[in-house]
Amino acid sequence: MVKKVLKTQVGIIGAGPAGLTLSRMLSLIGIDSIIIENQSREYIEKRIRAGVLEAGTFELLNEIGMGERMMREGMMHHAVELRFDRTRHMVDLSGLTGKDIMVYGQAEIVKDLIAQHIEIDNRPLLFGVSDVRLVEIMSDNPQIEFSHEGQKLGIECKIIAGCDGFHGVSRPSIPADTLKNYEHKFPFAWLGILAQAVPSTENVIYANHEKGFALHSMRSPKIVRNYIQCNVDDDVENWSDDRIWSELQQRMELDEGFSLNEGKILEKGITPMRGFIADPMQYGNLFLAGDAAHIVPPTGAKGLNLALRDVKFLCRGIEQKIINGNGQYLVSYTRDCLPHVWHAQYFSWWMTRMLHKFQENDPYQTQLQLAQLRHVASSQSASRTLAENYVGLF
Ligand code: FAS
Ligand code: PHB
Repeated sequence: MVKKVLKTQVGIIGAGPAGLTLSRMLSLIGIDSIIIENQSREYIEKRIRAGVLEAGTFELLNEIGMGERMMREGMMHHAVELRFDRTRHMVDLSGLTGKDIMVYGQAEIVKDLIAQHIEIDNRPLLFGVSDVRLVEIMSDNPQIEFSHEGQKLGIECKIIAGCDGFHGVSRPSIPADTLKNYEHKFPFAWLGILAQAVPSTENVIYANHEKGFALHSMRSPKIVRNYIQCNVDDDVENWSDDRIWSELQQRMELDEGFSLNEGKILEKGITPMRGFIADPMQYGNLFLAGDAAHIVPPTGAKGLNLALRDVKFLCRGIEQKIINGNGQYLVSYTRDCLPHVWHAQYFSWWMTRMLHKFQENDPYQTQLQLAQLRHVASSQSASRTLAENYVGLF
């Protein structure tokens, strides 16, 4: 039995980048929302995830007044490095597209948005909720029921935004016979580390090596974020700090010589590699955004960027519906988002296929992979295709 009912225009489930950005955007056009989040503030502000922001993403964050610390502490990158055949190849993002990318950790974006939401705008965000249930999502007054600090609460709203990620409750609230789920699981995972070390290069490095894929990225001039392709069922306990650095040094090796800067590992974790898309991204007055609707393999650095693009379209639809009484943009929300989601899915799959070691690959396929890399590195049109997708077609 719900003891207390909160009323708002938009109920948002999840305080990740999608939910927080949507709430911020709605507040700027005078539309109220309440966010509920099942983790604590401390937990989600420490969660290490994405790092690369497309041009459209950092421009959007600037437009909604969330770019001040990002522009001060973020690192603008003009190129990415491909490494294969023990040689390095720069892809000149700026020269090929006229755009740059920003490296600024997702955790920092979340911190900035939460501080704005709570400390500056004094808007409602409930942490540590549980037993979240969506009720009457086909009606004009859908509700969200949940428990919070021992109380049974409800939110009465006009729209529910399911921004609760891949493991949330929103997508499963859509009847199974309505949803078409597309999924592809890759036969490997990524071991990611956060370490106290000066970045070894100015740019992100993607390395294809016979021992497997490796990636060198960063979070600040003193913090690096590196990844190693590992077995899909691998356990982080199998990876000592020494083994991690040794494997990274081997996979990043160059004929000209190269040594990756090492340092104290602050965090390590294993992320599965999958592609997933739910179609449709909506049901009645429930609209999914971000990982609640789709997952891309992180090789293309698209997950976070896709989430914010969804939110841009969802905010437009909600604004048209609530302020102008025009429901057409919400009706076409899935149609407006999915083509781009599939395009990002394709690019992320293409990058993953080109850069990783596939156990089932025979020597012929391995040579094809290297031939593809040499073509991308040497052909202006091929490298422009990579660059255009990497900086984003937002
Ligand atoms: P999120 O998952 O970030 O946020 C959903 C929120 O909803 C979470 O805070 C969750 O606690 C909350 N929630 C879940 N269930 C709930 C419930 N029942 N009630 C209330 N709240 C609930 N992308 C990249 O581009 N590059 C990367 O390197 C990269 N690395 C990643 C590593 C990991 C381990 C993971 C899981 C993802 C990674 N991603 C990466 C993708 C990631 O960045 C997502 O694209 C991004 O977090 C999407 O943001 P949201 O859609 O807001 O979902
Ligand atoms: C990161 O910095 O975390 C990162 C960079 C590029 C990727 C994935 C993750 O493709």
